[in-house]
Amino acid sequence: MQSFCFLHTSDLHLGRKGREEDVWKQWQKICEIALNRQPEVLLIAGDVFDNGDPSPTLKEEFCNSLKALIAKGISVLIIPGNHDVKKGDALKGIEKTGAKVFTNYQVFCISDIAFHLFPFCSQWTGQDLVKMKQKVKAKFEVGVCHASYVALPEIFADLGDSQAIHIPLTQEDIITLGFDYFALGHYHNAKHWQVGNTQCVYPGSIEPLSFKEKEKRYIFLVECNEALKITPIPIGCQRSYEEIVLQIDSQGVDALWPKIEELSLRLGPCFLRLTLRGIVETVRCQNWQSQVSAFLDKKQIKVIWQDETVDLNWIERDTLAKQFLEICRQRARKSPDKDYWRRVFYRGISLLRQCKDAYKKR
Ligand SMILES: [Mn+2]
Repeated sequence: MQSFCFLHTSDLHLGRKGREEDVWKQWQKICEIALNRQPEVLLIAGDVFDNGDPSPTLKEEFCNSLKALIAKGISVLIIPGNHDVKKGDALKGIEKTGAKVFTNYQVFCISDIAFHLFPFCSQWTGQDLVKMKQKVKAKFEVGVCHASYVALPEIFADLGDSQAIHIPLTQEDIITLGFDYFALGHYHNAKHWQVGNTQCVYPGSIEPLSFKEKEKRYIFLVECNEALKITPIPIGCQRSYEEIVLQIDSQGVDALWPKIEELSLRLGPCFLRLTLRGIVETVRCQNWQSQVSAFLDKKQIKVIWQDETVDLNWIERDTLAKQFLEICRQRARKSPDKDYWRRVFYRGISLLRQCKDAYKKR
């Protein structure tokens, strides 16, 4: 058998509101990599569009990019994901480009490699895939599915949080299916692991789309010789998601400016969640926050504030809070670990504040 190779990507989310250009630029990178590497097959494991009802212009541009790949002899195999079928059928009409879109289970064989393509159905579980799978003779068998591997805690927790556990797959399902490579889509961070003899891969979304997607972005190259050789190719990103905690000390918020300036130089275009902790005079702090937002916005850094500060005036007015502050101060004075007592104070005072607020609401 001659050497055969394919590229595996998923979760393009083209047309994502507010991120249209970013995801499109990432898709352009994918196309460039495909044109340079000339794989036999490009696999897209679901969520091509963010919305089941993409604009006709976007769809046409996507079709044009597919035609360019197909013209170079690359077979493009696409399965729908949950986002493609959210509002109608986003992938309708894509086939006219020559790309293959699988809305029914099908085995696609090309030079001794069998691709088992499963469409998306929110009612299915891994057991349905097991029942559906046809026996074929091939050197390598590749499964393609937009599914949720539930045996890795981080994947289970992430998809569970978003109430997006579709087509749950267990270790046992994967062993029974017995693929050599399982090309998955749906989970948005890149992941490569092995179950039995199956190499399982989530390539992740092509562009970070939330604070849960802080890891690096890749497309996976799979070379099929005597064994499978799997290489993640980094694709960078347009905008990352960053999180930083800012601690206000006795000098107040203005003392944090050097830190803000350092961030503006170090970070590229990104979404930045700034968690603010410490004791402040709220009104003064809000002014400062809007100044920081405006300053960083000029550097294409979009700030999302997470305000965990405690208002100084409140502590002064609240007997219990004031006593707690005094106790922490005394202990800190005697302790070699001042930072420990600072943390105890902030944690305690925030809890106290939350309790009071909850009590007021009743
Ligand atoms: Mn997705």
